[in-house]
Amino acid sequence: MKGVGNMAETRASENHRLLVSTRNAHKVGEIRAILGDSFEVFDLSILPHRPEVEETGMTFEENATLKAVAASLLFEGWVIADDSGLEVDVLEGSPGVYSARYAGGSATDADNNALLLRNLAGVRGKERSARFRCVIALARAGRKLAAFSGAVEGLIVNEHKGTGGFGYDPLFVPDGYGETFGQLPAEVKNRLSHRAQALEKLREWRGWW
Ligand code: ITT
Repeated sequence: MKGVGNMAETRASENHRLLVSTRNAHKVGEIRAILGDSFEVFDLSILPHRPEVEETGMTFEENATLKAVAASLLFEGWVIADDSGLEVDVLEGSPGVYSARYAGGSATDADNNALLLRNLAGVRGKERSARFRCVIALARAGRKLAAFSGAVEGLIVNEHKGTGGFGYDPLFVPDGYGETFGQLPAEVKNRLSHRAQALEKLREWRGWW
């Protein structure tokens, strides 16, 4: 019979290795900063072949699951994937799951931001309400084990402000603040963001214990 001590050791060492299945280096940086020392976070560069995943899902959870499960077939251990995006109310939730490719398949963040500002021309004040959403899927050995979600409400400003963060950060002012995620210190974003909320739930997942 395995001693309790051994089992605890096994569990602890496994829990500390977490592969993030993403091609977005900004996400990995934020996930590392948010999780701190509680997990050892790897990115896809540790795999000889990165999984090719088509994001065919209609929801953040479906796409996060596709990405996590695909990588978990190539890595022995815990794998997470983040699918996230911006929902703008007056645009009926767009760009949503298409946030990364809002202005087309090879769109840059600048292209996406410019299109969003064009689509909001003439929309004022509270009508510019939006939220960032994130779903983190957890998988192991080809199976999805859980999904954790987070959302942060805010407003879209009229022009880019700040150079921090990535994606739509220079256009998004979280509720209760007077600056965009591009202007606020990274520590502030990483405390209140959609990603931070989802990762807090991951950290508390009862399957770890
Ligand atoms: P992976 O699929 O490889 O993880 P991706 O960037 O394509 O990378 P998504 O499909 O989840 O990821 O698209 C997320 C997009 O949503 C991202 O490219 C940004 O445009 C936007 N986004 C998500 N989280 C954001 C954040 O914290 N700040 C700003 N923009 C964000």
